[in-house]
Amino acid sequence: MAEEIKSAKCVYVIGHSGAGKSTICNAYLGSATFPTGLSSDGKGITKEEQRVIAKNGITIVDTTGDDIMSKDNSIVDVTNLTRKIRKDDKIIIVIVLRIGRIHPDDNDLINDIIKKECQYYLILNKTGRIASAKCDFEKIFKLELLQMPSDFLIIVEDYDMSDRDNTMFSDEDQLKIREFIDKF
Ligand SMILES: Nc1nc2c(ncn2[C@@H]2O[C@H](COP(=O)(O)OP(=O)(O)OP(=O)(O)O)[C@@H](O)[C@H]2O)c(=O)[nH]1
Ligand SMILES: [Mg+2]
Repeated sequence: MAEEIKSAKCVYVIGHSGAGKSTICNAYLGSATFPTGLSSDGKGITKEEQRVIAKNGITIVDTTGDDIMSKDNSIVDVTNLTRKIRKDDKIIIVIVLRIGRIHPDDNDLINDIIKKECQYYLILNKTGRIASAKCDFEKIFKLELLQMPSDFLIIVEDYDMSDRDNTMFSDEDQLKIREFIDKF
């Protein structure tokens, strides 16, 4: 595995447990570097933050669901996370829409990040095929979010990956994720 020091550009991948953060990091890195999968004990798969420097020098930081919650896990609280993040670091928030709606927990997360005056990018993972074709995402964001994301990426749900461990996105989706992040 790669070195664990900070490089110039640092991308934090954040979101609730199971959203697909580690899978997205692996897609960017092009290999199943971080464990991913089904939680059989109700707890997150990624137990603590893990960072890797990709070949191009970008540090990818895979976070845990706990990083965005209060100490007792009762409310979304991004204070601990934003304390670590430097001005030039980038934040990707990974969310999963439910029937075209942003889940209230994701709504709280995004709006808390915005309140900390952080710019953010959004990945809508596991988006249903019909929703990806029908939803007006810009309209949904404008309605729900205090500030639009700098950019967003829709990934259509790949049913073969559901509930499986250490799966990788298709080559096409991996490429999309790489191009999305490399534009930051
Ligand atoms: N169907 C489908 N499953 C996905 C997709 N992306 C990720 N998954 C699955 O979702 C599960 C959770 O993915 P992870 O990447 O481990 O999620 P995480 O956000 O890192 O979760 P924690 O480490 O617990 O915080 C795994 O079984 C993945 O295979 C997707 O686009 N479609
Ligand atoms: Mg994870």
